[in-house]
Amino acid sequence: MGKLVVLTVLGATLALIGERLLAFSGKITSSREVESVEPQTCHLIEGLENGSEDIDILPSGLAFISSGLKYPGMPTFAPDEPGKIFLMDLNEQNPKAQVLEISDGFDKQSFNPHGISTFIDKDRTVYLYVVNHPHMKSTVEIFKFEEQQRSLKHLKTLKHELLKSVNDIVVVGPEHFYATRDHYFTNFFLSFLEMILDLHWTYVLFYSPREVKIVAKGFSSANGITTSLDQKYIYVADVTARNIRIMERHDNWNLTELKVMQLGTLVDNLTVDPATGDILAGCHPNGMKLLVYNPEDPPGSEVLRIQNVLSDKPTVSTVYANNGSVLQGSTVASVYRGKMLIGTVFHRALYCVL
Ligand SMILES: [Ca+2]
Ligand SMILES: [Ca+2]
Repeated sequence: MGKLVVLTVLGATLALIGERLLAFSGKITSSREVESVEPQTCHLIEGLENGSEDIDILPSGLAFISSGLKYPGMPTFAPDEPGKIFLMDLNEQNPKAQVLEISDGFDKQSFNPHGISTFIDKDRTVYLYVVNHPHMKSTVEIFKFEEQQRSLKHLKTLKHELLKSVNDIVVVGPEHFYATRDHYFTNFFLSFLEMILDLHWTYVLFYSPREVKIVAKGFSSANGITTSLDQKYIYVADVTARNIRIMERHDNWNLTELKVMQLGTLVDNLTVDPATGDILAGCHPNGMKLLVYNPEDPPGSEVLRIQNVLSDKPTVSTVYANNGSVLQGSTVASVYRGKMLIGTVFHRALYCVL
């Protein structure tokens, strides 16, 4: 009898795990292929061989690019060297990526940059906020951009018990930002279980020197985050739920959900077109190929543009799509005056003239 019970429990557990794995692989769209959509003039950018995870472009056309991310569970082709921040001037005819020097007094050896966000103060000073994973922990680093010297002066490291497994941030004031947490568990095995069981325990938090609080919960895996041009709305990508949540921002910094846009693709980082307010989403059309990397059958890339997101009938169009022959694992797309940069998980970024 005892053996029968054990066998029954074991069988039921295996069936549950099998069912969950199947649901998980379906959820990360293991088999979806994309039709090519490629602007005429595109080329891969030299110097960004170790990845180009997140990109933020200033109103002046200077683009910041985070490179060299090492992230648990993701393949990495980067040599074991620290991450870097690159700069590109999109006003130039043939813009080149140039590494930004970082001031002394900051542990550059453990620099592992992830999501980034720029902030321009009232006195025109430019700050770059960077999600950092030194020794696989999560901090937010604040740098002052010194344009003349093409360097970053490290000002501050922010840590907090709620700042765990941080993916991306969007800065909304001096030391005021929203950040996404992409896993509840920081242990690799538990975070894998969390994905399989689809626990929806991740969140968006608000950080300020006075107050740190969770402002939106129930995400499967909250990932990219950005704000509308008027800063009244916050857009959050839930990568494994394959959607974007449109949230309204209140005076006390709390968020309420207005709507969810299902996109059927794994949505990573978000940016907003400064000319139109459209959302640009860097997406992974086939997540399984990203997790289990095979050079013979690499992961593809997909960039979506969402127009009139606050209206009753937003439209979604494909700006870029490729099956991996040109660009693998697109994470972000950012535009400036008819030019577009597309970043990727572990390879070079793509520069396109639209
Ligand atoms: Ca970002
Ligand atoms: Ca991301």
